[in-house]
Parts: sequence; structure tokens; C-alpha cells
Amino acid sequence: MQKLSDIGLIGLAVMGENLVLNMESKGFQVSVFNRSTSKVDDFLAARAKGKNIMGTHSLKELVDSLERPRKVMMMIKAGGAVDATIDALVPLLDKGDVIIDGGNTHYPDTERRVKLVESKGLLYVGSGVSGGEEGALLGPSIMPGGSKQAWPLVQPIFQAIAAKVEDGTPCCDWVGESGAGHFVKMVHNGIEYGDMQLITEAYHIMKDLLGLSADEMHEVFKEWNTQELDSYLTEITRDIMAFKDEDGSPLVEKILDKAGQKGTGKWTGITALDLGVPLTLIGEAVFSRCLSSVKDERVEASKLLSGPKLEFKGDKKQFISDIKDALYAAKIVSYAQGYALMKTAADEFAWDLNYGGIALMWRGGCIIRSAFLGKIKEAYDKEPKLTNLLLDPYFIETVNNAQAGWRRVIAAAVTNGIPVPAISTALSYFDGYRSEQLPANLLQAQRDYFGAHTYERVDKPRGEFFHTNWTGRGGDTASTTYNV
Ligand code: NBP
Repeated sequence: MQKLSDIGLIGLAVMGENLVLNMESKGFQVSVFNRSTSKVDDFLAARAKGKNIMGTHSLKELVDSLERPRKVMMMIKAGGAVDATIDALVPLLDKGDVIIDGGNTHYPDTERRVKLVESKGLLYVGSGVSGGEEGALLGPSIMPGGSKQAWPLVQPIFQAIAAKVEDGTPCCDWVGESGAGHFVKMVHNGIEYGDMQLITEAYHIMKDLLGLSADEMHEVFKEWNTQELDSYLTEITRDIMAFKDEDGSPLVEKILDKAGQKGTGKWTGITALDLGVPLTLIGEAVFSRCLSSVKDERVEASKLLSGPKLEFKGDKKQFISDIKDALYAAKIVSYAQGYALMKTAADEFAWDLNYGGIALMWRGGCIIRSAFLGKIKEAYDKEPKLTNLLLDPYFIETVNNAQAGWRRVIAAAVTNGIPVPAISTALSYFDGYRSEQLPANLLQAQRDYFGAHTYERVDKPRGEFFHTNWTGRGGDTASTTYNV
């Protein structure tokens, strides 16, 4: 009788195929299934040929080919396809078997599915997988959450196939209960939007204000990639700057300035609004893509709305160093905001998130991988209950040192009419966060004036609410206090 497989994988598209090959290369036997079964045969005849991979042509055949407790991983389009596949799998599985969703699922769907699948006596793992095609094959970042009893069952496979940091630690650990894995993946994607936007703003300033060529910017990104900004995204930007079209000119300048998006940045922003967390940088990153997408409207507007004449006065070398400082400081703020979102969600949903572990999971394999995540890991290792990343001694010092350059860059960008929404919103957040006094006293007065929403006083204990009859015409009845 043929040996049973260690895991089954459904969905032989780009991610599924590469994950299967990764698993097989680490010594696991994998059974595979795809809705269009011809893809199973094609895979077996090509990339899977001669490998320890078993093709199956029905879900029943897939399930029957697995070692117990069975582990079935879906790598299929997120949404209804996942629900339909779960419905078809549940009757075929036995108590203690595990269903895994490795797709880009929105975390509330995972929360719902964990409950549903657990109610059938099975276990469910919703896992973020990041790194694209190459990551899936060579080592992705994997962020699993869901039924905790499933972790020891999937851990050996997941940690074997995950990317590893320098000391060999896998970029995969248990994230938390329910939809925590997909939540953390969502925040990862939001942060990715932020990191990309920051780099594009730095590029915009260097290109338009300093007049640097793509080759010159290649040199700048190359240097930055050897310093604090060492990251995958800096690295690919360095390479993009050097990439020439067939006519020898930089390809990047021929690409239409209209950004696409698939929705995970938007989910992050919406979740932040729902939870009341100021996630301003990722929000600006999403909105910047939206603004870029109205290209035709912008072309018309550019003929009617004028801005200042571009003029750079000063030392270019110093200014490039300022841009680096602005980028790094704004990036720190972005991660501080992202971590604040995860912290609030953990409190709200009663998840026990391991913040240092999350930094480690993102340290390799995924799109936001960077040396800087090592600093975040160190911060949470030192203080696991850190309220905000900006309060860690390393980040306090770094932001303090970067501050002057950060402000100079924003001032120059604003004076010259170059939009820097992410770099500047980060500074506004920083200035707001470090302010003992904000003008929300006036805001509360306005709310009480027109809506009798009440206010607290600085000279009275917190929790005591007052209403003033501001005009002499209103009554004394206050509105109910509530928080949004
Ligand atoms: P796709 O997201 O393009 O999905 C294609 C796969 O889904 C095929 O195997 C297809 O089967 C299957 N499928 C569909 Br469509 N509807 C189905 C249904 N109703 N029942 C069963 N199977 C169905 O593949 P991908 O790009 O490999 O991504 C897989 C998952 O991983 C997605 O959730 C994606 O968001 C996520 N992800 C992708 C990347 C990336 O870089 N591409 C990175 C990280 C995560 P068929 O062959 O019969 O049509």
C-alpha cells in the first residue's frame, strides 16, 4: 500500500504549486488537488515529475490519501471559494483533522470559519502567507492563527518551509486565536502599502526637486540599502532605478502613474477606523493610490491649477541625507501605528499576540522584510508590554536624531508643491502623540455647543461630565455620552 501523505494541498495556482514544491523539498509527502483537475495532471507531468507528490482528482481521494490527523491546506481564491471548499471537506474529515486556509482571507471570515469548523469537531487554521511566488517556493513568512490545538500538528511543516533569519529561526510562529493570523497578515499588507508610499515620496522629491536621474537615484537607494533602510523594498527600488527599457532609457519613467490595489490596505484602514486607532500613514498610502488612479482628471486639473515653481537651494548631499532621515522616521511611525492597531485588536478580541514574534515573522520571507524589524523585535523583547514603539529608547533616540532633517524635507516639499502625504502625516502624528496639550478642548466645546455632548474639565476629576448653555437659549438637557 502506498504511504499516506503528510499534508494535502488544494489549489494549484502560483502560490499552491510553489508551496507544494517547497514542502516536498523539505522531506514531506504532499497530496494535491485542484478544482480543474487537468491542472493536477499538468503539474504532475511537469514541475512535480519524479517528486514525492501524489495527485488526486477528488476531495475524497485527497482526504483518503492523508495520514491522520489529516491536514488539508487551501491555497485558493479568497471568499466564497473557501466557504464552498470547507462545506465540501467537513463531511469527509474526522474529529481532530485540520483545515488550513493559506489565502488572503479577511480576518472576520476566518473568525466565522474557526467557529463553524470547530463546531464540527475539527480544527481550523487561518494563516497569512507572504512572499509571493518566490517566497512560496524558497521560504515565505507564515502567520498562522485559529484553533490552538492545531499548532503542534502543522508546526513542523510550516516552520520547515518558512523563511529563516540569520540564526536559523523560522519566520513562522503561532500568532493567536481565531482570526489573529489573518489579522496580522492584513496589518503586514497595510504596512507594505505604507513602506511603498514612503519610498515613492522620497523618489518624487529626489526626481523633481533635486533633479536626480534614475541612475543617480539607483546609487542613493544602493547606499541606503546598506544602512538603517536595508530592506527588500529598498533593494528592489535600487534595481528598478537601474532597469533600462529596450531603448536604453529607465523603464520606470515609462510606466503609467496609476496605482492598482487589491484591498488589503483598505481593510487595514477600515479596521483602524472601526477600532479607533490613528493609522494615518497607511490611510494616506491607500488614498494616495486612489488619487493616482484618477489620472485623466489629474491631467485636466494640472492645466487649471497651478503650484509654485520648483526651486532647490542648498546642499544636495545634505538634503539626500535629510530625505533618508525623513523616510526612516516616518517608517518608524508607520510601524508604531501598525503595532498600535494590533495591540488594540488584541485587547478588543482577547488575543494574546506576541509582538516580538510578529516582528520576527516579518523579518524574512515577506515583502516588508528588513533589518529594521530586528530593532522592533529587540524593543518588544525588552518590554513585551510596550505601549507604543515610539517610547522604546532606541526609537526615541532615532526619531530625535532624524527630526530636524524630517522637518526640512517636509518644509521643502510643501514650499515646492510636491505632495508628501505619508512622510508628513507621520510627522503630524508624532507631533500630536508627543503633545501634552492638543486643541481637542475647543472641539469638545463645539460639540457641547451644538449637540449638548458634554465635556470633562481639567479642574475636576475625570469621568465627571458637564454641559453648558452656551447661548442662553438652549436647555440644560445633555446628550448621552458615548465613544465612537
Ligand atoms: P488565485 O487567487 O488566482 O486562485 C486560483 C486558485 O483558486 C485555483 O486553484 C482555482 O482553481 C481556485 N479556485 C477558484 Br478561482 N474558485 C474556486 C472554487 N470555487 N473552489 C475551489 N477552488 C477554486 O491563486 P494564487 O495567486 O495562487 O493565490 C492563492 C491564495 O493565496 C489567494 O487567496 C491569494 O490572495 C493568496 N496569496 C497570493 C499571493 C500571490 O503573490 N499570488 C501571495 C500571498 C497570498 P481552478 O484552477 O479550478 O480555477
